[in-house]
This record gives sequence, C-alpha cells and structure tokens, in this order.
Amino acid sequence: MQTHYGMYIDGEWRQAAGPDRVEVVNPVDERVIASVPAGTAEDVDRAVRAARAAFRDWAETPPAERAARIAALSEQLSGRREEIARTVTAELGAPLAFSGKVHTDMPTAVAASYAKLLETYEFTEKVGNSVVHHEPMGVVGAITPWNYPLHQIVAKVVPALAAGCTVVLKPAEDTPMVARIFAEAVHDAGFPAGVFNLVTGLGPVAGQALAEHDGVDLVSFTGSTAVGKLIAATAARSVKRVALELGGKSANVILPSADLGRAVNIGIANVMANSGQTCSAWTRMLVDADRYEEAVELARATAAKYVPGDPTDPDTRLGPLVNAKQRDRVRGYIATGVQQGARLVAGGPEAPEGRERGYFVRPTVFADVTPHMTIAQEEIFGPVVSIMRYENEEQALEIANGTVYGLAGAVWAADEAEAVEFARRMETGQVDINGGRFNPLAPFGGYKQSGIGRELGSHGLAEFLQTKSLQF
Ligand code: TXE
Repeated sequence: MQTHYGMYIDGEWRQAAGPDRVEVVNPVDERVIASVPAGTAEDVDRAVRAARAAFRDWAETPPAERAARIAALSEQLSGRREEIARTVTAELGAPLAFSGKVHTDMPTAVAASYAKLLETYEFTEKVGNSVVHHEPMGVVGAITPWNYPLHQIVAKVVPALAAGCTVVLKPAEDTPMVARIFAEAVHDAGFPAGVFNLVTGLGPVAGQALAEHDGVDLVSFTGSTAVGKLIAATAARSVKRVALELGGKSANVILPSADLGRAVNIGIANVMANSGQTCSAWTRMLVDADRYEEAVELARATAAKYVPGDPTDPDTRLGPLVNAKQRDRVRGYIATGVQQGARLVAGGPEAPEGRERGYFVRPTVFADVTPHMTIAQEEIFGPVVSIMRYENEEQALEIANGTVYGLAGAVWAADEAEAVEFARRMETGQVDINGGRFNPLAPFGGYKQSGIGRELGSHGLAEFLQTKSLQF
C-alpha cells in the first residue's frame, strides 16, 4: 500500500514546498511500501522558524510541566507499541520480537527516564559568590540514522525538549515512517506548536540545509564518520555546537579466566542482533592463543543458528540489511576479508541460500584476523565477526585500542575486578563487564573518532544546556 505523508511543522501536518518524494522500500521483498516528501531548504527554513518562534515560551515552561509532556509522550509510544514494532520491521527488516523489545520498549523507557530525571534535575547551582544557571541551547537540529530509528530520535529529541530546547528533526530517508509515528505521539502528548518539527528528505539536501541553517544553535548527529566530519566542518563556520555519535569497531575481550562458552555465545548474538547494524556492536572478538581454536569452533556453531529469514516470522533471528547499498557494502567487506587472507569460518559474500531477493547477508565469522586487515579496522555494519588472537594481556589491550574508533566494548573474566581493571585501560566510551545490561541513565558516546558528546541520562541532558554565571 502506498501512503503519502506530509511534514510536521508548527504543530500541523503540512505539504512540502516541492513535489519530490523519497520512496520507502521493504528490505525483504524490495517493494515500495510508502513515500515521504523530499524536503528542501525551504521546508527546513519553515521548520527552523517555527522552532525559533516557540523557543522562548518552551524554555520558560517550568521543568515539571515539560516533564508532564514527556511522560505523556512515553505513554503515547507505549500505547502504540505494536504499530511501532511492525513499522520498524517493515522499513528496517528487524525481526518482529526485536522490534518490540528493543526498537520500541528501549526508547519508550528512555523517554520515561527523562520525565523522571526532570523531577530532580538542578538547573541552577551555587558556586562561591556566583549562581550558575543551566539554560537551554536554543533550536536543535537533530539528524538521525536508520539503524535504531526510534531510539536514535528519542535519544536526541527527548533530552533536548527536557532541557527546554525546541527541535527540528531530519530522520533517515530509509526509515521515515517511524519518525511520523513519533511526531504524531508528540502531537497527541500535547506539546505546544513549534516545539517539535519534522522534515523528511535526503541527507545531502534536507540534512545539509539543517546543519547549515543560521537559526540552528546545535546540531546533534548520529551516522557515518564521513558525514559527521562534514557536519562538524559546516557547524564550525558559524561556531555552532555539535554532538556527534559516529561509528565504532568495538572489541569483545575474552580474558583467559573467562567463561568462554558464555562470552562467545553472547558475543556472537551481540553482532547478529539487528543484522549487525549497531554502532556499538562487538565486531572484534579477542581470544587468547590457548583457547583460540575452541572459541572459533564455538563461534561457528553459534553463528549457524542465525538463518537469514523473513523478520515477520516469529522464528527468524536474522533479518535482512536495510538497503541494497548497505548489503553490497557489507558483502564487499566480506570479499575483502577473504582476499586479505582471513580464514572464513562461516558465511561468505554470496547471497544466503534461497534469499537472492531482499537485502540479505550470510552470518559471517572470520578467524585469523590480524590488526592491519581492513575488516579489523573499518566499521562493516553487518552480521560479521572477526576473531583475533592475542598472546598476552598487553597485546590484547594494544589490539583493542588499535583503531580510530572508541565507542563501546566488552570484557569477560572470572573475577569482575580483573575485567574492570582491563576495561579502565580501554580507550572507549562504554564497556560491558561480563555481559552487561542496558542502562537508560548511563552516558553513551565515543572516544576518538567515534564522536563528541554523550547521550542518555543527565549527561545527555547536559549536552543541550549552556551555562550563565551571575556574580554577586
Ligand atoms: O549513513 P549517513 P549511511 C555508519 C555505518 C554505515 C555507514 C553508512 O558504518 O555503513 O555509516 O550509512 C544524513 N548532511 N553508520 O550512508 O549517510 C542521512 O540522511 C547532513 C553508523 O546510511 O551518515 C541520515 O539521516 N545530513 C551509525 C544520517 O545522515 C546527512 C548509524 C545518517 O546517514 C548528509 C548509521 C549531509 N551531507 C550509519 N548526508 C551509527 N553511529 O549508529 C547524509 N545525511
């Protein structure tokens, strides 16, 4: 079915300035399922003006009232759980159960956490003879990717609104339908007109217009490192603040004392989730030389359980990738791994059996991956794990820290303190100890080229604030 959506600007659904549209494609059967307007600089300008006009009132709205609207938003999202999960599965291809538990419940919980945080957050503090006020930055331009479409939106828009900022969102062109549901939820939650605005369209057109707009005070971007650098350069021209959450190449360090079976199983599951399209995925598995072959065999056996299939089938654990470009890119990386001499243990660059149609990739495990190989350095963003060998812990640390990225990671050891000691030496923003568990209040973000700034919890809120000191 074709659905034609408008843009949400100044509290209303509006027609776009131009006639062009972007098609939304189902990654399982490659059929067009919807289209959205391809926003232009004119649409972005209208949205930014609406956000600017709404800013002062929203900034002066008491935090308790902002919290009430955000709580209502979380309830709206929770009430539309099934619809959101089905939409994410239709446009991204994630298995339906995952779309519910992770793609919907996680951002709903994040929104709820901000309503709660506002109850106690101190927007003023006393420092000696001064009072420091933490004030909202102004108009925020949020540019989000498709891999966790609702979570990425919530992780930017909700703390920005909580801080008292107003927002213009440009979601990824591959997954705009969930963004529409989010805008409807904002509307139904009773936010004033102009506080949140949605402009759909292509990155280099609508996204770039938003990043360049003089009426935007802060650009919060999640996506590729290449586009992140472009946005930072654009923002620098008008000294705009940026928050960037970029790629990753996270290490899963299995220390010699660790429970190998558990670490390998969870390690493989972590990369297969969402078809490997997770910026924090533990794509490099580091195993000591003594247990290396045992780990490779365990990884092969675990990967074999991920059979690519239709994400609406409840038995499917591995859906397709989001689009043809990503599929081809990931298969290209797998071919490069083979060419550079890595040992292919499972999967490969060919289409999975019976899945020539759709954007499917075989769950792939490489062994004998060395640090200089392309697959050990670049973000693949697919269901591909590289198993690397280390001789001692110093070497493991050197390998773990040996990329331009530093977003996440994992350490496993029999003794938690041993794992913590290793984790403290990793150049990365978040480390899961013996598996870890998602915490919506813990800061998330990158060291090195994985980004600037943090999302979630009070750190995520602080990104959208600037300080003013009154001296007495
Ligand atoms: O990202 P893009 P793509 C990584 C991952 C993936 C690669 C490419 O490695 O394989 O990036 O994915 C908007 N000005 N990540 O091509 O292009 C675009 O419309 C302003 C990691 O999909 O960076 C979309 O809304 N905006 C990542 C958003 O940027 C522009 C998640 C992301 O798209 C723009 C996704 C421009 N010139 C990909 N060009 C993560 N960190 O989680 C594009 N956009």
